[in-house]
Amino acid sequence: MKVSIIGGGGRVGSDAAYALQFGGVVREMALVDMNGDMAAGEALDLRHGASLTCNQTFTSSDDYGIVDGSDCVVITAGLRRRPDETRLELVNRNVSLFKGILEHLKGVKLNDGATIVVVSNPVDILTHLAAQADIVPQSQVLGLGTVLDTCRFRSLLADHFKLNATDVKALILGEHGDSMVPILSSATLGGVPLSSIPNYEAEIQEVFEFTRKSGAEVIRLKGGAGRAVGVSIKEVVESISLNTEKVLPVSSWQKGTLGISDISLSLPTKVGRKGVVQVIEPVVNDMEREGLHKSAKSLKDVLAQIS
Ligand code: 2OP
Repeated sequence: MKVSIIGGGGRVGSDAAYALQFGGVVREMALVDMNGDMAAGEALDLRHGASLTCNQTFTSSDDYGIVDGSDCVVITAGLRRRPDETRLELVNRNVSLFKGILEHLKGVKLNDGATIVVVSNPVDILTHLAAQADIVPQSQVLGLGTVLDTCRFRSLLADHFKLNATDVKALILGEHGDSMVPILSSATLGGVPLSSIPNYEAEIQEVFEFTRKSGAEVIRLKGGAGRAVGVSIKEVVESISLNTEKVLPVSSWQKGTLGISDISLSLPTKVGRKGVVQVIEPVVNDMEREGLHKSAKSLKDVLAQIS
């Protein structure tokens, strides 16, 4: 499968490429970046590692021509959030840049069934714009959404309970942003329901709050996230590439699950070769359902301001 990364010369795009190199599933990566030298440097650096990882082709350019023939386009390009800025405040600075990227993509020849995976922030809003752009069918447009938040939350819960991070199953759904919703009612720690721990909600509130602020904290400490974003992107792209239909909390245009429609946000979704196979209605309690509806409303309010 050929994957093009728009923004491949940047931190998130290059970390995604590096994660996909270790995954060894993707056959070819095209790194597009307005900074052509950065993209070329990343492509060369990645290719240098091929003999100890896997044999993949890397191309790079500041021109979208190398995107032709892609099976999946990952869009990571965008202006980074300032530490004190919410993702939604970033919207005005990123929407015009993103619409320019969509115009370029309308001019390339994607393979039949190609998918678009949006990472740039505010990811839910930009995912919706990409789905509305009719470059590929709506169901073939996904946003990284709360895959990253879920990844962070599981890792931080494991730290709190001193567990193997891969044994923690907990979902964050809704907006990849301030209104994200932790789904504690179905979370398990090594198979044990989190809800079986006395006073669990109070105990993990601090873990969730730190998760929610983790994006800003990483920006404050190192200028921007990349590593966990990269492995989260890898999880989505490989589920597409291998058609595994893994259930991931990707963002997509919702059509009524939990009573949520006409906005893109994260719900549990079977991800296959052509993107959204099925959105699965999660079992949520009243508070979680209310939180998800608040998330949808917050995103619709922003969308109304920009469209
Ligand atoms: C984050 O939360 C980049 O939005 C991404 O770090």
